[in-house]
Amino acid sequence: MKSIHKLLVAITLLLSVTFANAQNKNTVTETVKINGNCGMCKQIIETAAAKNKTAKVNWNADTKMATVTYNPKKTSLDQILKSIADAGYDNEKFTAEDAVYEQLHGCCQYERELKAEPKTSK
Ligand SMILES: [Cu+2]
Repeated sequence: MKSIHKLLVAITLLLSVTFANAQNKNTVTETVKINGNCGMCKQIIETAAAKNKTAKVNWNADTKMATVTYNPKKTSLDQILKSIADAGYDNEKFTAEDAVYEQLHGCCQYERELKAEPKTSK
């Protein structure tokens, strides 16, 4: 059993390296900050980005940082981050509509530190 397990691990590693190489040809990877709280946020963020089929986002709930991999000929970081903001998540470039943010699950209503300071009334 043990050797089979090792073999499987080796195959998986090999495949993921091959996949990464194939992806690298036409894609760029950038790291951006996206606000959020939990695993549910992760799912929403990554699904929002995947709508745009040319992008892959991997968001880390601990660091609030996401690696965004995409093909610049097919999409742009702006486009991807816009769709994430549309799903309710503030990020480096775009902020979510308040109404969308309020629709998020209670545990997902993150601290909106990236949103511009509300103008103070005079
Ligand atoms: Cu959440």
